[in-house]
Amino acid sequence: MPDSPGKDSDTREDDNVSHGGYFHNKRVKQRAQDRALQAQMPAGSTSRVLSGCTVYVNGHTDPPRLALHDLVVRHGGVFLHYLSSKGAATHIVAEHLPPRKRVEFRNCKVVSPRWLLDSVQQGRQLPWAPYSVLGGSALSAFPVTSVASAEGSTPTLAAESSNTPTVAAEHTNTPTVPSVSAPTVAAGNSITRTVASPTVPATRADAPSTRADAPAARAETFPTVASDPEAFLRSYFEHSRLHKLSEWKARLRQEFVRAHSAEPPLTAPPTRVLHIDFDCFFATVAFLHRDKRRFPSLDFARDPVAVCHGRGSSDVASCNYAARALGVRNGMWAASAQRRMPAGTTLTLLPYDFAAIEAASAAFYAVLRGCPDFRWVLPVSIDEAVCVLRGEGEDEIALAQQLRREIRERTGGCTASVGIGASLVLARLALRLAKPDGVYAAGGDPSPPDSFWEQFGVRDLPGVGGAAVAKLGGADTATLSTLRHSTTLPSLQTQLGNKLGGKVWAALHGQDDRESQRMLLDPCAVFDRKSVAVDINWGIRFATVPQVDAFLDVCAGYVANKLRECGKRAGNVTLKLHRRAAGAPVEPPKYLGMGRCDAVSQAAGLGVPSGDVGVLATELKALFRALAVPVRELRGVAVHLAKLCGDQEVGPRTPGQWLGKGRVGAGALPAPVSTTPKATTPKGSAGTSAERYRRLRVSPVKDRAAVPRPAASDPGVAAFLEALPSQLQREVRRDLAGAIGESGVGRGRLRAEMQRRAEAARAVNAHLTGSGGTLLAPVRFQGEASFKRVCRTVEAWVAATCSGNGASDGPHERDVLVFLRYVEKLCVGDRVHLALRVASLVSTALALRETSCGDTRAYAEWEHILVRRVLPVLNRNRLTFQTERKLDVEWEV
Ligand code: DCP
Ligand code: MG
Ligand code: MG
Repeated sequence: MPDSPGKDSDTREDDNVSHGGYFHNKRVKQRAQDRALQAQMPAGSTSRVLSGCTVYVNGHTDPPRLALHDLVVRHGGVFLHYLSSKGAATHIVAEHLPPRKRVEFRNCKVVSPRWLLDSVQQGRQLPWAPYSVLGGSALSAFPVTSVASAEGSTPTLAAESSNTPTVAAEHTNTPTVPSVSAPTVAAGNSITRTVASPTVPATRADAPSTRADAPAARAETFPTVASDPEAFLRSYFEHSRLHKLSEWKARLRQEFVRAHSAEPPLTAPPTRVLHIDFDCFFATVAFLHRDKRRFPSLDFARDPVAVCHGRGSSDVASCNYAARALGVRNGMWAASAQRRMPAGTTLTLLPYDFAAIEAASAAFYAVLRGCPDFRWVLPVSIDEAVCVLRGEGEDEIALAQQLRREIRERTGGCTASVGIGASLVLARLALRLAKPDGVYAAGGDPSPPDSFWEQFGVRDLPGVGGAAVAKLGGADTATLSTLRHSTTLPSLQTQLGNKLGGKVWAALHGQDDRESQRMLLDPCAVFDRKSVAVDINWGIRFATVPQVDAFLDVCAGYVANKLRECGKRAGNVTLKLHRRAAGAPVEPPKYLGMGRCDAVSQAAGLGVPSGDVGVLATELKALFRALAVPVRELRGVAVHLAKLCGDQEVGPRTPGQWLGKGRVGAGALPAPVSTTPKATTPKGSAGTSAERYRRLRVSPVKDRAAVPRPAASDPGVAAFLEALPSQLQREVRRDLAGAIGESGVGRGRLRAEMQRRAEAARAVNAHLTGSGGTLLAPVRFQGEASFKRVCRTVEAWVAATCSGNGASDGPHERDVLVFLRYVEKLCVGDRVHLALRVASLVSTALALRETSCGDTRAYAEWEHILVRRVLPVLNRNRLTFQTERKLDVEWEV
């Protein structure tokens, strides 16, 4: 039978033209190169440990593919550069596999790179099953390295794999990172992920001496959202640091309100405030509570340390200042952080220690609350507070130093910095100068001198991000001193809008905006809970509508419970759904993450404020139907309750139930939860979901003038108003006063709002029905309108500028400008998804070339273009809310 093209066949040796022949020749050539490479290696550094193994590396690994290639060849194995058929490799090496590949490789030996490292270290081929990546035996994925037997056969990867932490053979006493293997979906009902303790360092002195001492892997099983929504949510909250941060913040503010609700607000703003914040809080706590056996020689001032859940696609929650000096930032992906390490430096990744964090925060607040000089200690977050001095005249700097000393003692070594200023914004800017571990007082009357402002960029101002910088005409490099002299209030308001323009102008003159001033004058009013929310952005995968309904029941139970805890009821409920964006991969790089999404939301007023779980659940289900997002496309669910009013202001409440207090099911709910759309949705509607959606949004025009309106001063009306909750009172009074009515005041605004809504409904309609896309004018690249052909041109361009012979300097500046203009036009022309695709295409092409490309200069140039020039264009546009780190994971530059 003749071979089909591409099939692995020796008979194709001379067939240079066909696809199969080309690859056959390539393979023969690569093997010859590998044999030559092995022959050149010093005799002591090679072995036959991996003989008989044919290894293929799938995806990004740690150590990287290049290092594994070297290792396999060095120790007698065969390295496959591409996989012609599944049988061609004896072992597939991967960190983790996406679901599709899990199915494809289900009968293969898919092992973690650790299998190779440990086999080489122990001088024999270890059984592969404990290192399997395909679940089942994931529990054993933890490296059970016997350090005693590792002696003498230490692999020497570190020299090649320059900036990725690997087997720390040379820099022996630097501990390597803790690892978290990729989670695997087990039996469809739970997600298992093995959280391994930190990797055993390669020296005897630092490492446990026996195998029995090796830390045991901790297997965590996460229930899936579809199989057990209640357990899923509980487990999600246990692991979500963002959830914990918001819970802590809410609790601190609630405590503040409880303690100070009887005090009157200030009549004049305070003259000096202190802003106190822990330095690299999570990282410091994690370091202080680290397992000292495993990290005995870690020096926090010198060695880079970061806190995150695992490697790769987990966020760096906090990193120390040694890591920041190397370019690591809070919020970055762990993999990106590791790539920033120079050769010979290892980034130590430590796990979260939530209990220790809470304890340190409690000590911090105890010190501040115990200080008699403070009128108020306003909680900003778990690690940060604004302290309002009682009067003037205290030696602020001495006080700050004293507080810092006490905090350090009471927390066992956590350092905090203090910024002092005449307003919140000045104290906050001063804090940036004080960090790390210092105090800075912003002086000057009425505002600090130019030398102070020169030290900041526009991004240091509160509320200013990428979008605002873009609106300011890319004032990224301007200092605040320049901006103070070159802008006026009207010019800022024209560029940034009234609110943000006003805020920035005030900040540039050392003053707080209205919101911050209110916080200083009447903190209880600001801290009183205004909303309750739950936001789940990981693990959301549904197959059926009843599964979603069950999950919404649980969410309703959760928020109802929160309402009860703070003694409130909600007047408004919003459901926000994240739907997989068109063109985004079904499974994003982050396992069960959201990936690229479009957000849609819909709010509903409850009529009578309620905290009833049944009412909330019914409303959420109705909103879910109104939003008409296909269940399989759902990637994130958020519920937001607003217009809160006191529990006593409306009738008796019905206790809701929540997690741990019995599952919210039909029996547990006060009223049966209907799964049909709510009454506002036309019943038995024959129209499409998009039509139903449109009908929901555009309400009929009311003839307000025709309704006789009583006067608010009528005794009966006054008594009626008195009985209403304060928020409703305001609304009714406004309505009675005709704020929106025949007087015409506010009519224009109302009409504009209705137009905006109709516009939004049309846009969503077009989105749902897929119509309207063809109305977009084509965006051309070098005269070419077909996106497919543009992609081919771009690929060819990347290939031509990284030719592999080391002679190229990367792309020509003129071509880069043309490309940037094209990306910009796509963004402006509502085709951000195409912009992302073409940018990611470049990144992928580079990643593929990374291993073989000798043009390091060209590669570096390309990396610079992608990160410094293309990414800002993508982040600047108004339609995506992508951050550098979100894109980074898909780019893999
Ligand atoms: N945090 C987080 N994720 C965020 C923001 C914060 O996990 N998006 C956590 C980790 C931080 C802690 O909150 O350690 C405090 O946040 P800070 O912004 O104060 O950051 P650090 O304390 O880490 O650093 P700095 O020294 O800049 O204050
Ligand atoms: Mg901090
Ligand atoms: Mg902070």
